[in-house]
Amino acid sequence: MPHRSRRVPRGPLAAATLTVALATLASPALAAPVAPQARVFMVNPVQSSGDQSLTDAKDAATAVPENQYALAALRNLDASGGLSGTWASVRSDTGASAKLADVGTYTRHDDQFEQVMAYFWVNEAQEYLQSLGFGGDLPGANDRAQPVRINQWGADNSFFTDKKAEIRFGKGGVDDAEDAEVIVHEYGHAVHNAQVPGFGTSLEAGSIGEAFGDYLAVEVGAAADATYGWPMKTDLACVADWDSVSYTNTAPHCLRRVDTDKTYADKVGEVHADGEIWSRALFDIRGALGARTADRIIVNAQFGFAPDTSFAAAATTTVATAQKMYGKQAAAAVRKAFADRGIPGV
Ligand SMILES: [Ca+2]
Ligand SMILES: [Ca+2]
Ligand SMILES: [Ca+2]
Ligand SMILES: [Zn+2]
Repeated sequence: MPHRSRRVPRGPLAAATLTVALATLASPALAAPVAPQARVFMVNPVQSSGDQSLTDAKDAATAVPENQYALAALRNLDASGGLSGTWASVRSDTGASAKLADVGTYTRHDDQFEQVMAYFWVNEAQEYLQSLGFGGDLPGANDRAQPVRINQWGADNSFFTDKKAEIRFGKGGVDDAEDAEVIVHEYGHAVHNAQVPGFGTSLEAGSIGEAFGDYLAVEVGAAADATYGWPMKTDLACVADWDSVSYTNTAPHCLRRVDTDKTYADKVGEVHADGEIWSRALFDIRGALGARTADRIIVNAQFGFAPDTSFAAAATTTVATAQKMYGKQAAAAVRKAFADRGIPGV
């Protein structure tokens, strides 16, 4: 009997000890850090408000109403304490570095706001590609920490530099990194370069690069709007509704569109202008097959593009990719989208 009486409390005691051990494991010091909630634009404030009369007003905080910011989690941060993580690493040459403790309070007037926007939207873009299967059942597409630098420039001048594989955002007019569609456009170049090193050495390849950046910007913004329940009050096809208020006089303000009627016959020999021929084809593939299927085909096909590809060769590769991944009907829809643009050889 003594043995038995000693054994009776053993079960609960052991359970209590286990509970303490689990509580220790779940303590804040050992658990994964909670992602900080940052203030960001819902793609951009013109898109989220529909207000085409918004202006930069020399970077004034008051130029954009409070209700055009949203709180969203900064995911995938590393332990550095800065805006650095699995898919993005942000450095700034203007102003002090953003503090994670303050990311919920910055306004567009703060230099740190653009740093936060750059981190959030580069991460968002790579998460979108991951959600399509790139880095899963399909090869990764720039699935690494993308270096991003914010510079002071007199003019609008964001670009991707393939020498350092770094994205740089300028501050001309509306600060470039205040518009998610500018951020993701540049990220599109980084994706292309990761898929095909040195991509874009011919005029038509360069145009495809600009087109994909615009198209990816629209796609990532639309996906984020759907995920977070953010309003989209401008045309889906309008790229950089906010950045472009500084250099377009008529509403709706768009840097470019992905739904123009341009065809191959409209080529003018400038990559951004000619990119609208290609981006319309991508937009039509999306219309025919839906965003997910279209984007899996479009991005997967890009692995097979030569650095100096032509519209004809890239279109042919994209049709073949659709055929391989989804069969005859998908291939026919892709072929039609390129044929409608008058692209030769399809
Ligand atoms: Ca700003
Ligand atoms: Ca700008
Ligand atoms: Ca837009
Ligand atoms: Zn570009």
